[in-house]
Amino acid sequence: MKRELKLIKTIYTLEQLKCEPLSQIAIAGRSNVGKSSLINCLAGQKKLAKTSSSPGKTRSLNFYLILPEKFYLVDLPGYGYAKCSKKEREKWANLIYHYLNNNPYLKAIIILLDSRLSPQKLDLELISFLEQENIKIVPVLTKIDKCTQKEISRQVKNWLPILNTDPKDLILFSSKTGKGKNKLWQKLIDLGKN
Ligand SMILES: Nc1nc2c(ncn2[C@@H]2O[C@H](COP(=O)(O)OP(=O)(O)OP(=O)(O)O)[C@@H](O)[C@H]2O)c(=O)[nH]1
Ligand SMILES: [Mg+2]
Repeated sequence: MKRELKLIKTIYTLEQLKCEPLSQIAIAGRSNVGKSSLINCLAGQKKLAKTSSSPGKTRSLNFYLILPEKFYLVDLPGYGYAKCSKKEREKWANLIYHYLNNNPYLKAIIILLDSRLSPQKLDLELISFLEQENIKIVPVLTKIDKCTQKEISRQVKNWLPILNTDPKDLILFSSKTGKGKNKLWQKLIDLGKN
């Protein structure tokens, strides 16, 4: 089926964070891991979400409406971006925390993990926070076009016990080649439609 993604709103402050009664699935991960690229890949458009080879591109919460199903994909600012002031980092953390905490419309979070890196401290912290809050995690190992099969298998082995998940539920993804795109769409539709 042909689906459409439309940027509906961009949010920078807590005051702007009013929720409409539509399901949401957020996309989280380290800065530069490929969150905005994943949105473009799903949309089949190159420039819907702004991407950059320098980290810290996305600084707002961006709500993309998926049609015809009518739920939101939310592109979050990345974490672990060192080159900004402590005050600014705290402001983002606060905004994201409030967004995630007690959000009845949030159905799940896609966590993007870089297939070239072993599990990083900030990823592990986010995963345990989400587990504590009982927020469903959809793990996606991305940039797999940059890895050999052997490297991918090694990272899958590293991640499975941490995520406590079945191998079939860890999505191997590449925004560059489109690998994993259909599988991810299917999962999103299942989670977002109710
Ligand atoms: N080879 C390859 N490059 C990718 C992939 N996904 C993203 N990239 C590249 O990685 C860089 C960062 O991508 P973004 O999508 O901007 O990353 P982001 O997670 O949105 O980053 P922030 O907004 O800073 O948090 C860009 O240069 C992308 O072209 C992928 O699957 N394969
Ligand atoms: Mg981004």
